[in-house]
Formats: sequence, C-alpha cells, structure tokens
Amino acid sequence: MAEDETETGARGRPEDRAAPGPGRGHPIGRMFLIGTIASVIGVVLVLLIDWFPVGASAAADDVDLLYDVTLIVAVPIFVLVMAVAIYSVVRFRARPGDTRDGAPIHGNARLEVIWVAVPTLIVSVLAAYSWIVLDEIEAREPDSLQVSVRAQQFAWAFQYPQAGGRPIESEELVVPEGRQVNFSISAVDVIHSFWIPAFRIKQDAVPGIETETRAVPIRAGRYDVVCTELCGSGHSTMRQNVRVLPPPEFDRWLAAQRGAAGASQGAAARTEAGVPTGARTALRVAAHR
Ligand SMILES: [Cu+2]
Repeated sequence: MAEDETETGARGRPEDRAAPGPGRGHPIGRMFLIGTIASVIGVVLVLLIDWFPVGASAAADDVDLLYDVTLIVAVPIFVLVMAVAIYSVVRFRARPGDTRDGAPIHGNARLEVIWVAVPTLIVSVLAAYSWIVLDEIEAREPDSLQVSVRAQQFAWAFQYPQAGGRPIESEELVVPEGRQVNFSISAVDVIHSFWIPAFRIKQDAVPGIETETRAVPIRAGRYDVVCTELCGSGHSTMRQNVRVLPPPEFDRWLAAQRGAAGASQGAAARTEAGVPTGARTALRVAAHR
C-alpha cells in the first residue's frame, strides 16, 4: 500500500483523474463539446473547398453531392475521434515519475453494441446511397453512341464502330453534347484506368476483358483524359483530351473522319492494284527487247 501512497503523491491532483472538479464539467462532456465545435468548423471548411474540376457530364452534380454528403458524415467522426484522442493525451498524460498503469477496463456490452451498430448503420446507408447514384448514372440509354477505348503504354486510341463498315479510328476522343456515350474499354499490354475527371467517370482497362462505363456530356469544351493506374515509366504522360462538340459539329467531324478513312483506304487499294500492273508492264517491256 506504500505504492499507492507514492502514486497519490506523484499525481498531485487526484481530482483531475477521478471525479470532475466543481464547475469544470465531466471530461467526456468537454471532449464532446470541443469535438462538436471542431466538427462544425471542419464541415464548413471541407464544404468551402472546391474539390472538383468543372462538371461536364450529367452525372457530375449527383457525384459531387454524394461526395459532399460523405464528407458531412465522415468529417465529424474523424474530428470527434481526434478531439477525444488529443484531449486525452493532453489532459491525462503521465507526469514525470508516474509509472502506474490505469484502472483495468472490463467489458461493457451496451457500449460495444453501440459502437458496432452505429458504424454499421452509417456505412450501410452510405453504401446504399452510393449504389443508387451509381445505378442511376450508369443506366443505359437506348440511343447511346458506342466508342471503343484502347489503352496501350502510353497512349489512348479510340474507335467509332460504323454500321456495316469498318470502325473509324481516331487518336482523339470526340463526343457529342447531350447524347450518352457508351465506352467499351480494353487494354493491349498492362492494366490502365480510363478517367475523365470532368465527367466524374473512371474505369479500369484490363488486358483480356472488356470493361464499360458511360457518360452524358452536357458541356461543350475540351477536358482531360487521364490514365489513373500506374502502368509504367510513361504513365504520367498518358494524358489526352476529350472534345465535346454540339451534335451538328460532331456529325461533321465524324463524316470528315469517315471521308479521310475512305480516301486512305482507296489510296491503299490503288497502290496495291498498281504494283502488279507496273510489274507486268516491266516484264512485257523486258520480253520485247
Ligand atoms: Cu496507363
């Protein structure tokens, strides 16, 4: 019991750790008060930050709202946990020479039920909400434009399938405003990830399988297409643009690509046909000598 006396002596202020002093409030009450004030400040701060680039697809508002709701739920939890941890470290730290252990902690069934049930509920609600948003923004529309995306170290290539003909190849991604684009994504070599931040869509490009994502561009302009899966030494250079055009301009662009493809195929056919003819002529000329 001599040890106990030493401990009490070393502590100096036993009331600090046991019962709350008059007029000072219970430590748990104070932690929650500090945590609540810090949470309000934290939530206001994160909502003031402009996290995203301009929203250029129909999904942007829904995704941004989902993100804000997640922040409003997550920030107070983080801030409250940190408030309790920091408060405890400062308020209940051991004074020099104090080597005692704290009081043994026994199970508290009610607390345990609460700290399992509350996080489970929060995560389930957020998961259900995310599911609903994802389901909505990925719903396929009947008149969607099909675009194949091919990823290769370290560039993107795009194909526009044509009914009854060869697909149009393009190194540039051009899409029409106001019409859903269905991207079929593949990879030639390693795993890449197709990301258009302004559209709020991201999908892995995996060798051997075809993945999909879709978006309805709603704002004409030029936006980044980014590879967001570390895919090799040139990963950071695997960036291109997507150009969103009003539908008539898009149609003109597609027609021009079709014309260019037709012209180059025609030229190739003429060259192939020309070689044997030229060779035959040369043989005939040689035979007459
Ligand atoms: Cu890549």
